[in-house]
Amino acid sequence: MPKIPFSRGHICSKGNAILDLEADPDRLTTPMRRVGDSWQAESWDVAFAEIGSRLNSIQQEHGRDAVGFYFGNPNAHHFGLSAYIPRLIKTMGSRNLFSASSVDQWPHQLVCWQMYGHQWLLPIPDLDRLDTLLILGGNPLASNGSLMTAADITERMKAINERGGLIVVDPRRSETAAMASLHLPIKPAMDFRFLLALLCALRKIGPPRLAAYGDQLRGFDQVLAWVDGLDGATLLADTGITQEATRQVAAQLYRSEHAAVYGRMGVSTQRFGTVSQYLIQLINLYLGQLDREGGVLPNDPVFPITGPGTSRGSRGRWVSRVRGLPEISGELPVAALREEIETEGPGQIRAMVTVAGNPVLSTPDGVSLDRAMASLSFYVAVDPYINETTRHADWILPPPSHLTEDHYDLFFNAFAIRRIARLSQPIMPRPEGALAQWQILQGLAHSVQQARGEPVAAWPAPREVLAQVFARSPSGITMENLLAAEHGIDIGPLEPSLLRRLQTESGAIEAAPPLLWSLLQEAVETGQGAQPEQTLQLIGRRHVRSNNSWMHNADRLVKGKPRHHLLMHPDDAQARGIRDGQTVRIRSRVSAVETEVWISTDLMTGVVSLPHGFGHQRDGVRLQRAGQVQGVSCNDLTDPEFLDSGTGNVALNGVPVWVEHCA
Ligand SMILES: Nc1nc2c(c(=O)[nH]1)N[C@H]1C(S)=C(S)[C@@H](COP(=O)(O)OP(=O)(O)OC[C@H]3O[C@@H](n4cnc5c(=O)[nH]c(N)nc54)[C@H](O)[C@@H]3O)O[C@H]1N2
Ligand SMILES: Nc1nc2c(c(=O)[nH]1)N[C@H]1C(S)=C(S)[C@@H](COP(=O)(O)OP(=O)(O)OC[C@H]3O[C@@H](n4cnc5c(=O)[nH]c(N)nc54)[C@H](O)[C@@H]3O)O[C@H]1N2
Ligand SMILES: [Mo]
Repeated sequence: MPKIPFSRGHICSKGNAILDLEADPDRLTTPMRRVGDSWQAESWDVAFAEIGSRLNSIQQEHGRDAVGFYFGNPNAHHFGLSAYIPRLIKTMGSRNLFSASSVDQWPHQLVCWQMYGHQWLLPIPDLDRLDTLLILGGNPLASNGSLMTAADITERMKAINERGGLIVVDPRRSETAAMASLHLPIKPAMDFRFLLALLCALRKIGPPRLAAYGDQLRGFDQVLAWVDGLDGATLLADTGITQEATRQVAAQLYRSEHAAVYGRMGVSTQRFGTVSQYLIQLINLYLGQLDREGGVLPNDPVFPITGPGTSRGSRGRWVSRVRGLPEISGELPVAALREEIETEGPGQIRAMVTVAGNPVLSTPDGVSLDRAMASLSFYVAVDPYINETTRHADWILPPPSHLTEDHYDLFFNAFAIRRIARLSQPIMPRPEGALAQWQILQGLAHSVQQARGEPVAAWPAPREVLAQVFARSPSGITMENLLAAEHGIDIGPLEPSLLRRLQTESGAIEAAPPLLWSLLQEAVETGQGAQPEQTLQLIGRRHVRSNNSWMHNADRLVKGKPRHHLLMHPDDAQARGIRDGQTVRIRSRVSAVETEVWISTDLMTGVVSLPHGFGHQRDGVRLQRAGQVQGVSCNDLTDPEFLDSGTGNVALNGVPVWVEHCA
């Protein structure tokens, strides 16, 4: 019997791979100092003393912004990082903060802040109770559901197909599209046009169902009046989707008692990311499914992330020095990182700290960023590996095994399809001399404070932080309950809470906030724009046995068939004289790579797909198993000037590329 209510006994293949990572000889266990091209083990005391002194002197001489930060994805997965990063940021006082959020979910955050008043009031599909689910640009069968945390996702998706229907809009017949009751291939970044056409079709089918929102809805009439002036056929031209199919989807959504529209990476990281996420909210509203059981509802997590003291969201309180890109939620877009390091002048980044991030492989124009990271005066990485990015560090501070630390999932519980609370307790003792992740961050902050001559105060340990939060939590769950519930506490399904939790000035849902409204108008006016001649549009893909850029050192995950190929439709291959398995040269505005091609009808014509996270063959990388994994980095092709206009999030999908066979 599965004992964990949430995961139902299901374990992800990447969870199993933890065993490989535990035994991994490449994993660092003590602080490492770079000496020329080699590395020397050092004690934590020596490491912190030198790091504090170097970071402090750079900040003294060039100002606080001279030290930049990049926080990677695993920060969101670890309490010892996510709950403590704000303290580190506050101590360091730099505005040059970057993270993986700007190659990921920024459009969601901006839209939720604008419409609901808080960036984390993020509606989640009520997967177990809805009948119809329209997914745009998400592949939960590979990704396991993102901003929609759910275990055993394949069974849950199958069940939706049986209750009503799963509809997938995606340029590729992904694993999820292949099992859906309907797959609609779409040209990259055309989603906003399809979504507008869907609204037009809904107008013809029936009136919006808005009774539940009462006077807590503003601006929706403005939206409807404008939509009534649009023409569905014109909108759909060049999207790849017909009017008939759009009508069919609209009818099914409207007819279903419980339905939801959900969009993920494919619509977040594209030119019209913000506009697409905005339209998705408007459609859920129109259907009356927003904040309704069986529709889409924000989780009201036991550990609150929308309460007093949390940041509601922001845009443009300051801008990046070189290109003037607006700040979002206290950070600058990672698309601006390279130029902030390489462009001389006051405010230039001279030192970096990366925490659990690998931006050389995971963010755009990796070749140039690689060069920029090598040019820094000083660089500290908090990371278990010497990888494509951290190889440039002066110091690497390694975290201990996850199995030795307390962990409470702040974000994944907050975006889960049920209300759950779980404290994962250590199952192994921490090796002598190792520091917990929160202690590493504390050590960094204290070392700088000491170099400044400031007093330092010890940070509370994770259990103290949790105990304080749970003592105030209205859920009734106490620290004792949490410690006793080895397999976690499942409080139950999602419940409507959005209307009472709205944090807009008006206290209402803002259906047409001026910023989103103007972005929408602009998108419709500029449209897709002409594609450069003979280009194809590059999109990404994920595989269930790969995790961004850093799990290729686990043999369990990488053995078997290679998965790095460029996928291309037979017509596009034929037009270029390309044969299956051949090596091709892929060129974008920023760079070029060579890799093998797989010809496949899973892709629509005009679109090619390359997964990210590959490209481990760089000098000085110490990942023995990953080094044998073939494949180039798709982010050597992605373009830091190709952005979502609303946020500056990188458009990783729909990048114009030229492909030719190698002679
Ligand atoms: N082309 C393209 N690019 C993409 C994407 C895409 O779809 N297409 N997806 C984007 C998305 S959604 C994301 S989230 C980003 C991810 O971007 P990043 O977060 O920059 O990259 P990761 O590959 O997740 O690298 C994680 C790093 O953390 C280290 N690490 C792992 N666990 C821990 C830990 O517990 N503690 C510490 N201190 N370090 C740890 C690893 O060794 C590795 O160096 O990539 C983005 N890049
Ligand atoms: N196995 C595995 N699981 C993961 C990860 C991983 O690397 N590996 N990464 C984790 C992370 S950090 C994240 S953020 C999530 C991401 O979770 P998802 O968003 O579900 O993951 P992707 O596989 O990137 O799905 C994006 C889909 O968008 C499609 N697409 C590309 N361009 C467009 C477009 O213009 N329009 C439309 N409609 N579709 C488009 C792609 O073909 C792809 O199928 O996954 C998480 N889970
Ligand atoms: Mo992500």
